[in-house]
Amino acid sequence: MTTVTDLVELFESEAARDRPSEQTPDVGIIMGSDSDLDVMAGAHDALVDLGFAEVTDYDDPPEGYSFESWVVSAHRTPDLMYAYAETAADRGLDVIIAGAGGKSADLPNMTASLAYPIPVVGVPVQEKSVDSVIGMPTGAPITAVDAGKSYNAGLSAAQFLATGDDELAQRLRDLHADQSEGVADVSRELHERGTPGFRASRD
Ligand code: RP5
Repeated sequence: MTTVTDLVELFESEAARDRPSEQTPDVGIIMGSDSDLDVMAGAHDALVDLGFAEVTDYDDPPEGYSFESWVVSAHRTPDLMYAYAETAADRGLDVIIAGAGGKSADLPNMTASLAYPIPVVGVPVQEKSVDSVIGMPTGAPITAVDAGKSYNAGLSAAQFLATGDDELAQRLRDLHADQSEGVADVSRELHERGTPGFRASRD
């Protein structure tokens, strides 16, 4: 069985290893519970759509941009949250995506404070979590997306990285262009089939 202490020690030992940046994840995805994963999977999907690979073994890192995923609970495992956020820079992370649900969704805000100045993109997993995620007081900002919009959080994380990488910026442009074409396709189809025909084609 893995304990919180095991994971704290893992993060601390990774921080101490001083690996080159090509061998460390660029983006960290954390969520308060595995019950958040269905919502948070959008961040994974966006990063994969942009060519990122998921790191599942620190000793066998993929090539190119990468990300990692962990469950870190602010209220059940505060020690783990501290260790994750405080070692993030030394583990090579450049951006963190943090999602949590409930009315007091503290993980994104606390992570933004502890990992500062690493940018944190907050995802309110539920509608009732929005105020607690976007309501950061002055001093330790958080970038946040709307409830459940974790795909946008993945895009936003890549945007931070793309400020220093034209090739990644182009991947973002290409993905945006693909989405534009999808809208154009569906727009023409609606126009040419007419509303009843279009709705019938969707049944
Ligand atoms: C929050 O409480 C988590 O982010 C999750 O959205 C919610 C419920 O967690 P579980 O009780 O399902 O683990 O901290």
